[in-house]
Amino acid sequence: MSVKLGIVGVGVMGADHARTIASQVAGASIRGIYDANAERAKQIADEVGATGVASDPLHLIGDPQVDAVLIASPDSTHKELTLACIMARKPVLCEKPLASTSQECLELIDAEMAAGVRLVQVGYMRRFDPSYAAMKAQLAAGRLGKPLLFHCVHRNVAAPPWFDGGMAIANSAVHEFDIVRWMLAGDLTAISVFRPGEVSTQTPGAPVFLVLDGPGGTLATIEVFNDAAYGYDVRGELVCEKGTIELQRPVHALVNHALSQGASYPLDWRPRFQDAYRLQAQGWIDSIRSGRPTGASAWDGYTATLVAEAGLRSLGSGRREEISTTPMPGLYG
Ligand code: ISE
Repeated sequence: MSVKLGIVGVGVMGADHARTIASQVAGASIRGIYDANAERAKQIADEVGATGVASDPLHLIGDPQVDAVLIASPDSTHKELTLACIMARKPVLCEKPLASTSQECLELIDAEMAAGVRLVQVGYMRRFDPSYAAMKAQLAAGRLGKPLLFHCVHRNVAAPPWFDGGMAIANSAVHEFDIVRWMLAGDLTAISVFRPGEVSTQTPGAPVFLVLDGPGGTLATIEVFNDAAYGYDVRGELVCEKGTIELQRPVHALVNHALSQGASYPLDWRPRFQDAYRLQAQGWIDSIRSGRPTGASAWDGYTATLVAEAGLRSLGSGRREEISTTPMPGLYG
C-alpha cells in the first residue's frame, strides 16, 4: 500500500520535504498540499506531482483520501494542526518544535494517550543523521567506556530577521537538547546559560553557551552562535572514559587551490542534513506501513521544549535552573 500524504506548509522546509518525498522516498505519494500562500501551494504541488491543493489545512487533514500528514507550517500552528491529526487518528510528522510551550505539548500527549496509539513523530531529524548514528553505534560498542561529556557546537551563517534573543535556545538549541538526550539515553536535569561579551551590545544572533546536567552525572556543553557568518557548522564530540568520538560532517571532496586545501560549508542546515531528512521521511513512511513508531515521539518533543523553557529561565535569571520532568507514560516506553 502506498501512503497518501497531505503536506501542510510548503515554505522552505515543507517544500524541501515534498521534493524529498516525491523523488527519494518509497511507498508514499503526495495527495494534497496546503499553504497560506495558495499560489505557492499550487507551484509546489505541480512541481512534485501532488494530486490537489487544499484551501484549508483542516480539510486536508480530514480528507478521507489522506492517510497521514506532514506539518511544516509556522511554529505557532503546530499544536492545533497536530491535535487535529490525532483527533482524525492520522499519523503525523510535525516539524520541530512540537508546540510553543511544554503545557501545549502535554495536551497533545494527553490526546495521543486517549487515542491509545502513537500517531505523532516530531521532526528532530538528527536522530537519522548517519554521523550521529555512527557516534551512537561507537558508544554502544562499549570499548570507549561510559560517556562523560558531550560537547556540541551549533553555528549558523546569520540569524533570520524574526529571531529574538531567546530563539538561539527555543529554535536552535532544541536540536541539541534532543540529540544529547538520545545519545546519552536519559533526561537532562538542569541547565545554565551564559552569554559571552557585553550583553548591552548583543544582537539576537550573538553566541550563547549552555551547560547541562545529563543522566548518570554526565555533562553537556552547547555553543549556539546564529551569526557565525562563515557557514552552517554543527559539531559534536563525545568524551568517554577511554577515548572520544568526534562527529564528522559529510565532506565528499577537498579542493586544493592557491596554496591551500579545504571544503566548503553549506549556507544552511538543509545540505548538511539532507541524508537525515531523507532517512527520517523514509523511516516515517515505513513506520506507518509497519505500525512500529520511529524517531522522536511527542514525549521527546515535550522534553525538548521543557529544557528550552528552563534555558530561557536561566537566560533571564543568570542562574542554574532545574528541569523537572513528570514520569514518562507507558505509551512512550
Ligand atoms: C532552524 O529552525 C533549524 O531547525 C535548523 O536545523 C537549525 O540549525 C537552525 O538554527 C534553526 O533556526
